[in-house]
Amino acid sequence: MQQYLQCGRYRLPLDRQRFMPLVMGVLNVTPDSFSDGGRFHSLESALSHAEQMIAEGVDIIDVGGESSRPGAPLLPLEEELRRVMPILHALRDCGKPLSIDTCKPQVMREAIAAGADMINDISGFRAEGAVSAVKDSDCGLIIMHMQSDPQTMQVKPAYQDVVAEVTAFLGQRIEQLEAAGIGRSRLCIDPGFGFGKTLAHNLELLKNIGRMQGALNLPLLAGMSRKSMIGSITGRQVEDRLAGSLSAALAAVAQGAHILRVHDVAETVDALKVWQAATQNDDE
Ligand code: 8Y4
Repeated sequence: MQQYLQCGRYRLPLDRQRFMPLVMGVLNVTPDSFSDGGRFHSLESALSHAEQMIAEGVDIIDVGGESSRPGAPLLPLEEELRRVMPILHALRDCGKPLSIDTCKPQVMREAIAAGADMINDISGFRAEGAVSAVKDSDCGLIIMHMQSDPQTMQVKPAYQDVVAEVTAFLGQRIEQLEAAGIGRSRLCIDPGFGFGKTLAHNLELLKNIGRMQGALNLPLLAGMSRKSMIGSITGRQVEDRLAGSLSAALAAVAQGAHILRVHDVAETVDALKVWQAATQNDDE
């Protein structure tokens, strides 16, 4: 596998030390108010949250305007741009690679023009025009698997063999992106925890991260932070899922995940430091 993930202005090392993945922090983009006051407040709080994550050791900042939660309503293009573009402009020179969480080709184009380094597309660049929107840049691309769409994905998720099907889907998407001339050094795969999956499916994917990563030979991102799979196992509400999320993160790292998408950067970095110290051999 490649040594670096090409990520716009950055080349992120993928094997800094064994068991020390990159940490992608989820930036809160509060939608709420439509008044200018509300927008200003949303921007200010997003910027201070980004600053906090940087101080805590984040490696990539993921900016998302569209809620990807199960059953969430679709966001019109103009509103998504109004939410994310001011944040991208304000964080352009923060020193960390900026990822934009979007499925919309027009948002991808504008974000890249504004300096985004990575596109995180939970639909795997399946929208018409998505591949051409990203192909002439050098931004990193996260290709995620999702069964059906955010509105209906949790209705009745079903697979014959979830690991085989997710791997096959990702393989097809990689093929199409490479056919468009996109270099593999820009690509990262993601099984899409919680996106059209039951708890059993999520656990099977988690236990097989190493196999999926090895089969496709690309870096793998795992995003389980605070998700319902953690709630199902622990019986905890979303605000009480930190310990469970840290445990899931370490399980993913033990399986060979290269990037963790998390809400709690400081705690994840601490957990990784201890894990790393406890697992590293003297000669590494
Ligand atoms: C509580 C907090 C409960 C958050 C659920 C959630 C992924 C992702 C999301 C992922 C990649 C989420 C945008 C869902 N998950 N992108 N995005 N991988 N690449 N739900 O797993 O965080 S949003």
